[in-house]
Amino acid sequence: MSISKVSVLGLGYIGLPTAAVIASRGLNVIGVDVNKHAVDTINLGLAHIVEPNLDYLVKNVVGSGYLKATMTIEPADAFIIAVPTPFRNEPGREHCPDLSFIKSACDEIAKVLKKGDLVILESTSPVGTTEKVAAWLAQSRNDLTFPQCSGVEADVNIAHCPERVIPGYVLEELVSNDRVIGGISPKCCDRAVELYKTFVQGECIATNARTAEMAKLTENSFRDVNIAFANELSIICDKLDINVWDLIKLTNRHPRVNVLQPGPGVGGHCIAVDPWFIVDSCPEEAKIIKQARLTNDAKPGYVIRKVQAEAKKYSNPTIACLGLAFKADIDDLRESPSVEIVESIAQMNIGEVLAVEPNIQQLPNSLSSTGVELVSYEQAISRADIVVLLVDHQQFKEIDKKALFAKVLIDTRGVILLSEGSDKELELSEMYELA
Ligand code: SAJ
Repeated sequence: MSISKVSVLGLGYIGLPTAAVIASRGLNVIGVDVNKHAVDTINLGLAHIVEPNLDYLVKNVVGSGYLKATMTIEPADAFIIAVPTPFRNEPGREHCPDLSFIKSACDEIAKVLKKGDLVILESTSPVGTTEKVAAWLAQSRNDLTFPQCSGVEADVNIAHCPERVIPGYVLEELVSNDRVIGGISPKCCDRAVELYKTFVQGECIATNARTAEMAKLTENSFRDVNIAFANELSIICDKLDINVWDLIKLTNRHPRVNVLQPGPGVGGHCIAVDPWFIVDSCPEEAKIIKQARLTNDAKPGYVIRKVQAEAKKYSNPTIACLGLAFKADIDDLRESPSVEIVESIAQMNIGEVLAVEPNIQQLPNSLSSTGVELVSYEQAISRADIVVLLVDHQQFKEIDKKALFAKVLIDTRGVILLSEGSDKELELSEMYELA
């Protein structure tokens, strides 16, 4: 194995777990990040992000000397770029991918790149980005040869290997998921497979860089389109007075139908972002993908209007909002539709707003500054006139539904209506006044 030292650029939700897992296989790993707090925390043997078992793994690999974090690039045999690729809005071009973090990572790598090195782009990227990485590196280092010109003879190999892990199960999925490996040349694929095989138990499947980039965007767009379908259905069902949760449960009994779950909108840093990369590169063609984004982005507004309509029936009602995270059983509030909804309700001054989020200790400023109070589930329910269920956390699935009797319930996740057997659900449908 020609790779014994790996440098991971970007120590966030993907980079840190990846660095730690590779280090746990006995390779020397240098993690590089511009965030001093992250670097210092990791070097103390701690994780600066919340992910099950990550703290334990980081403690071990830092303690044994296989993982070290730094703010300065060092020479290595392989470089993995795991920096963010957000979008920005430019005049006349909304949702335009921002590759500046990838470009900065390339500038750093170019300083120490040498013959025989492998560069992997893991960040989710628009089609053509790996080719850009190759061009940027070639521009900075004309003393080396690159695969876009020299093919399998190149001094440096470059590939795209998109991450596919789901928050909450990152350490398991890093090892068990299949990996798509898109090389600029077949040799790039071989070298990247060699590296990933040190820790991946799933299959490593070789393709070209453009297909690998599109594969990742397709996976997240597929999910977005299917969630948009479910969200649209939920609005149609409201209008037609049908319980959408019962409906989906019934339709999913068809052997070839699997409708996803409606919710208050799509959050997180991936599914709500990546489809725009396809739309940006093919705006005329990507019609369904774009509409799915718009449909999912419009869902928080629909929920807010529903709460507003219910609140009008009271004078200064207490509105309890259950859940702030962007999805179930995590503490991550970034890009969360639930936070967007609670913030708007609080700003409208239509009542007293309580928030319940069992996975956090403190409200973000955007909520505490608008007067939202973080309370326990029990307090919220005893004080509430209107209960808005926003996240399907396990804790909420276990609640005593009788405590909700006579409250107005807006259940955006189907937790109250669909957590037990169908008979029970029908009883509940009859028992509660559903908004
Ligand atoms: N959601 C629904 N209904 C559903 C499923 C999800 O409303 O039926 C919502 C969630 O509540 C959340 C959002 O969608 O707000 C996104 O959650 P998610 O669980 O679908 O996905 P992420 O963003 O946590 O992770 C996704 C994954 N992609 C796919 O499942 C295709 C993961 O495998 C990727 O690695 C990750 O994006 C990424 O980093 O790109």
